[in-house]
Parts: sequence; C-alpha cells; structure tokens
Amino acid sequence: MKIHLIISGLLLLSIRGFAQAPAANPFIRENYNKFEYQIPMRDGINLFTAVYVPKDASATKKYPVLMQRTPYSCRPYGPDQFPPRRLGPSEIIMRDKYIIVYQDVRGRWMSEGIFQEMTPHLAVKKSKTDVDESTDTYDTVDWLVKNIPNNNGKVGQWGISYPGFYASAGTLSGHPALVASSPQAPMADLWRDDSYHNGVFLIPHNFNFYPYFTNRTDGKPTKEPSKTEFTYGTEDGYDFFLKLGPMKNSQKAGLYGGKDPYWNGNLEHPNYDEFWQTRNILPHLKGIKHAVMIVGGWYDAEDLHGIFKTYAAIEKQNPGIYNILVAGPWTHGGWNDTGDQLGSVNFGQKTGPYFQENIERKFFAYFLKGEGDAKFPEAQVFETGTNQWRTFDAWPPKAAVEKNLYLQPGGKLSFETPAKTTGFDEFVSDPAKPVPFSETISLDMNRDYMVEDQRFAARRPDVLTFQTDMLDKDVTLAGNLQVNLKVSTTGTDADWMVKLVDVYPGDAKDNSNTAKNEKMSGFQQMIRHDGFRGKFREDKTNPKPFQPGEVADVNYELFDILHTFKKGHRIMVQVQSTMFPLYDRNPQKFVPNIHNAGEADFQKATHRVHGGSLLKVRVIE
Ligand code: PG9
Repeated sequence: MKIHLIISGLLLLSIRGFAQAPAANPFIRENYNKFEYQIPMRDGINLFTAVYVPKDASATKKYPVLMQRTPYSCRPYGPDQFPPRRLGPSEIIMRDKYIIVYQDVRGRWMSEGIFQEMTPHLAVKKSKTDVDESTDTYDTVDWLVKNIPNNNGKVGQWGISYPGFYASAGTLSGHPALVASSPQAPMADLWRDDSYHNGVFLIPHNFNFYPYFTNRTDGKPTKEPSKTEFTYGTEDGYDFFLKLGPMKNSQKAGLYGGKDPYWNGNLEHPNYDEFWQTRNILPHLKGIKHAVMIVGGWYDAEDLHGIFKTYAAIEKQNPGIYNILVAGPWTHGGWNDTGDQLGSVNFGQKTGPYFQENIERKFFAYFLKGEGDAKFPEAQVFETGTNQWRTFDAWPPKAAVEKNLYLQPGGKLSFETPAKTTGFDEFVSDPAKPVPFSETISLDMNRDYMVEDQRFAARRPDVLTFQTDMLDKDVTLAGNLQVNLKVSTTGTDADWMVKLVDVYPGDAKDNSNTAKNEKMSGFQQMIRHDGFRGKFREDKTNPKPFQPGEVADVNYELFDILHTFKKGHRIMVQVQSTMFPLYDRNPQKFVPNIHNAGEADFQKATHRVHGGSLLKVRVIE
C-alpha cells in the first residue's frame, strides 16, 4: 500500500508554495519590473492587479499583455516581491517576455467586493451595477491598455481550473484588445465538474478544498490565507469519511461548524437547481470574436467535463471561430509537469514540455506578437495505448464510427449484438462496506487513481466485470462514450459507476514507472469512469425513486478519450454502486437530500444489471 497525503488542488500548491517560498527566480527580478494597482470596475469596486513589465519595454519595443484572473491570490504581494518559480503560463513564455498580469477576482484576497462561487453570467445587463466576470474583464483590459506604458494594445488571457473559468467568462468581455484566450481545464458547470458528478458528491476533493479556499467572506481585502484546519487523526480517508457518515456531520464543531457559505452551498443544492444552472457558463459562450485554445488532460480528476464541454460549446455557438483543442495524458494542470507518466503507466515522452514549447508558446506568440503562424490543427491530442500525438480536423474525429459494446449477463463484453437481451447479473451493495476508489491510503483524491490498476475492485463481489475476448487487432476509441444501463434494485435509490478498463495480457512487462508493489502483467488500467446518482435518471432537477424490482434506464455520458486497446489486450467494463470516499454513499433508500440522511437510512440493497445494457463508443478503424 502506498501511503502518502497529497494536498489537492492548484490552490494548496500555491499556498504551500508561497508559505515556504524559496528565493525568487533571479530571472524575474533581473528582467521584469513589478507594479501593483487597484483597478476600478464600472460599479466602483477596485480589483487588485499585479503587473510585471519587461525591463526593456520601450516606445520602440512594445509588449502584449498576458493576464490571469484568479481566486487563488496574486502573491507575493509587494512591488519588491517576486514569485519563486515563474511568471505566466510557462517558463519559456516568461523568457519570451510579455507584460504578465495577475488579478485577484472580485471578493478575493486584496480585491474589494463580495465573492460568488463561479459568478453567474448576466446575459442582460441594465446598469453599471450589473456586473459579472465578463464586465470585470472588459474594465480590466480597458484600463491596462490605456495605462500600462509600452503595451502593444493586445491582450491575452490564460488560466487553469478556477482561473480557467475566469478565462472562459472573460472571452465574453467583447473588448477589442482581447485577441487570445486559453481556458485550461476550465470549470464550466460545478454540478458536473468539481462539486458533483451527475448527483454523486465528491467528498475529499471538496472537504479538503474549502478550509483553504474560503479566505474571507466580509468584503475586506486581506493578504492573509484562511486558517481553518481540521484534525483528521488519521491519513486513511476511507476510514475517516466512513466514520464521518453523511455530510451533515461535517457541520459539527471542529469541522465546518456550519460556518462556511461555499461548503454550505454545495450541501444545500444536491439537485441541479437554479443555484447550479445560473453558474453554468456553457450556454453563455457565444459572440466570441477572438482566438481560443482549450487545453486539458485525459486524466483530469476535477474538470474533465469543463475541458470538453467548453470546447464543444464554443465550437457550436460560435460558427467559424478559431477555437482549438489540445488534450494530453495529463492530470489537472499536468501539462506544466513532464507529463511522461502517471502512476505505473508510462507515456514514452515528455508531453508537458512538448506542449509548452510547440503549442502554447506558438499560440500566444502568433496572436499577441504576430510571430510565426496560426497553422494549428483543430485538435492536437495524445493517443494513449500507442503513446503518440495525433491531429484531427474535428473533435471527435469525423472518421470515428459509432459502435455498441454490449454488456452480456455472465460477464461477456462484445461488439456483437447479443442474440437475447434477457438475464441479469446482480450484486449486494452494502453502504457500510463501500468499494474503495483507490488502494492508496490518503485523505485526498489522489491524482493517479485515474489510471490505477482496478484488480482490487474487480475481485470484489459487489463489482460486476464484463470483458471482451483477447483482441486480435488494435481497437482505438475516440471521443465521449454513452452509458446505457438497464438496471433494477431492491431499494428505492442507487448510484451507478461505470469504468472502462484496458486489461493487459499476462506477459506484459513492467516499465520504469511500475510501482514496486505493482505488476503490468494482467494490469487493469482505468481509462475512463464516472458516476451517476440514479434518482436523477429522468430529470436532474427533480429526482425520482426507483420502484423496487422494476427495470429502469440509466443513461449518462463518459467524457472524451483517445485510447488504443492493443492487440492481445481485452476491453473491460466494470459496474459498481460505490467508489468511496471519492463519491459520497447513497443510502439506497430515496431521501430528498442525501446529505441530511441519518445513519439509519443507509441500507443494503441488491442491484441488477440487465441484458440489453451497453456502452456506445466511437471507433477509429
Ligand atoms: N477546480 C478546482 C476546484 C474548484 C472548486 C472546488 C474544488 C476544486 C480548482 O480550482 O483547483
């Protein structure tokens, strides 16, 4: 068992990074001057903005602006304080030199105003007080190009995760100086991204996030991070969260105590209600008049939905726009690392530096400096399994053919249409003994669970497995997948998790990254998975109980992949009802808000997956 505690999220890396900040990167101090401003928004609120200007900027050597708007602070604060690592999206862009700008968004850190979780976009604005992230971006861009000396009048923006959401929202500013945006692993709709996945709640990801995130709720600027700390008393998240029970227990003293408005916002809105609908940026992403590059990783455990749905929404709602997709074998923000492996899986090349040097650097150099060209393919995506970059003129690829993988009772998976669709497989789901989501002992959502060997789950009686015969040729799947389960339960609610798994042959050899307690022989690599809370099968705004014993359809999407199951491997689908503590447990008895359920509400139930269940996939022949 690997025992390690990964403090999750870009946020904590930034806090911990600054808390023990090493000496500033000498290149920054030697080549950039720093300025700090409070930029006035149209409603009078001032936003703290740090501006780093190349020392050699002049009337004859003007630079474009490259901006990130963030809830994670512009630290280090102080005109004589410089960041320890780099400025901008990458070291190479820092060295190419831009006017790099960081801004605390409204209500965060040193900016004035009140923060709103994923600020709802206002489609109709009637007065100067009707503000959102698009107006704050417009007012900031306008101020920068008019007040920062020696700028070339062009502005770009980038951001990962929450900053990725601000970059998406910023594309709607309409300011003519904004000519390039790169939302990277952007949050798009929290009920599908970081908070919930189709109604199942992400426990450790959120439980560990908000104590550091909620740094103030009083509208008063501060440089001080929040100090909320929990005493877990263990590093074993499975044990800690099982003992904690329903999320309402998180409101006890010593934990959240009911005081965190953003944590409360998550627990008070388990259904896809107006709270989440108004925060969904996707339907607003139209009327964009500049270049966009969406970046994300196949193994993003936080905002996988945001990556592919932001790209698709912009593509659909802005016909003819320059909107490209880059997807690599990365975790959340992993394109800033070497990107050559994850867990025991090796990708054969440093995909992070490749992206920074050959894609991101060129994108901003062309649109902001007029250097190079914009001959980028519509989609530049890394094919896992064969470990090669590929390009397509559309995503998903036009050549991909829709096929069905049929889950047949008895554990067979096949592209062949089954002769009959009767029969079922069943398992007893016991919320007191949920299926672990990972073998790693951790309080957090460890990132490499996204490719972890699934044999620990497959061998449990409460995990159904369906697998193909050994493949006699490579099979490449591209794009998103559609789960169509036919299920029944003895209870009145149930969660359904589906995992797509690549089963390695017995003679598969270990690689340089294979963990010491793992073997690639027979490795069951997770390729994609997601969860779905069955009460939302008909309407995610209006949950309905199951009728015990009655077969019902549970249909949902698994997000995009590009993976080749090589000859000699098998394709496997696993179905289970718990992945704990990644997702909260379902009492398996219908209750209006599971977070308010009592321990007595949790009951065992027998779940069945019936013949006729299938996974719709796209195959590149
Ligand atoms: N997407 C990350 C996150 C957002 C909200 C809750 C938890 C995590 C992030 O911005 O790091």
